[in-house]
Amino acid sequence: METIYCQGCGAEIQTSEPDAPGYTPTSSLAKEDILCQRCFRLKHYNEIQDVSITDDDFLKMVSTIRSKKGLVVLVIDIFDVNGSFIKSLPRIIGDNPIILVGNKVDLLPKSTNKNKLSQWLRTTAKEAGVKVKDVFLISAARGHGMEELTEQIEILRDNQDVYITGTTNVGKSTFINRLIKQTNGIGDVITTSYFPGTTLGFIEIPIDDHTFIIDTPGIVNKQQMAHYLSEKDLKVITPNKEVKARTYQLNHGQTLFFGGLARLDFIKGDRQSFVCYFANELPIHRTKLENADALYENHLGELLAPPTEKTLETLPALTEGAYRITGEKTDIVFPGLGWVSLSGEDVTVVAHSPKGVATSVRKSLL
Ligand SMILES: Nc1nc2c(ncn2[C@@H]2O[C@H](COP(=O)(O)OP(=O)(O)OP(=O)(O)O)[C@@H](O)[C@H]2O)c(=O)[nH]1
Ligand SMILES: [Mg+2]
Repeated sequence: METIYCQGCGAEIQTSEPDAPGYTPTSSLAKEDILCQRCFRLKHYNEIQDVSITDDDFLKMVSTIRSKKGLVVLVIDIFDVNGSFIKSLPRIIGDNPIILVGNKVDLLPKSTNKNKLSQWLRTTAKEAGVKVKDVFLISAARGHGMEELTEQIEILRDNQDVYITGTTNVGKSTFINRLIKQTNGIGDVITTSYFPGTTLGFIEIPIDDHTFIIDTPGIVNKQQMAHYLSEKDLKVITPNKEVKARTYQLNHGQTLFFGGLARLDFIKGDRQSFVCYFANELPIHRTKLENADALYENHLGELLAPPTEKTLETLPALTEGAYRITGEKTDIVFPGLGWVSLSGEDVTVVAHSPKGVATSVRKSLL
């Protein structure tokens, strides 16, 4: 007897519990490629069915890599580096070699300096104490940068398995689908979606007779904005094409709202431009600082949306972080949403974000 796994998400197929992972009606078992009901619905109706697998279960699953030998590819979302970089990776995967892949570069403005970005990723990894063999920038969705990466994987894997790891939603499954497509022309084999937590188990795709490239479930980082939002909100905040910079000339005493999910107050400094990089569909609202609290209180979920009504119940209250900028061009980063780039001699801003999704600053990327 052999256990059957869902080809789309890696869950063990079962026919008795419709609400549990891997459920498939008995009538579908005769099909050649078996897809569980959840994957079927995701694929055809873009509908997500919640499953009873905890964050801890996922972590335990991925931690089994520690006792195996292979190359580990850590995929991060270049639009949410803070939210998607797993600092504890070495503890999770043991002594296995790591390469770092920044995915979704298609979202960055064309003017982005890729060398500078790679260099910054190297530094970020180093500072986090994660030793990486190499760094790559790709777009799994569009196929950019794939050739160089696959060549390097082939060299570094040293005839062993390759584990594709990362937090939820960074594009691990999209990446493997792209590889499968390049090899045999078949597209969308593994289920992907803009909901976090799509892949539920290891999915082994053979490289040759004795080694595999393995898709793994995303590690949950509760600091990711996505965990607090509804499906509808997620659609608005997730960029799906090149992000257009939106520039605001502000005087101190002015505030920008990013939907109702984040806010940036210009406290002190000369008039200057605030260059905003967010999903093009996310509304940015400018107001006077003195009116900002009242606006938020009275218009959250309406003028200031997302969040929409449904999300209001789950969204943590906004908390603040103050930053002082002295000359160097700086990005104020709102994890999972985007960032605002500013420069200026002596500038003070206050950034507001939902509690638990802390803002940060970095040397400007662009
Ligand atoms: N713009 C853009 N979107 C991407 C890219 N790669 C993946 N995505 C999108 O990111 C979302 C998540 O992709 P998945 O491949 O399901 O991510 P995952 O890492 O497998 O996620 P889990 O299985 O939940 O851990 C989907 O909406 C993809 O279409 C990319 O290169 N560019
Ligand atoms: Mg996946």
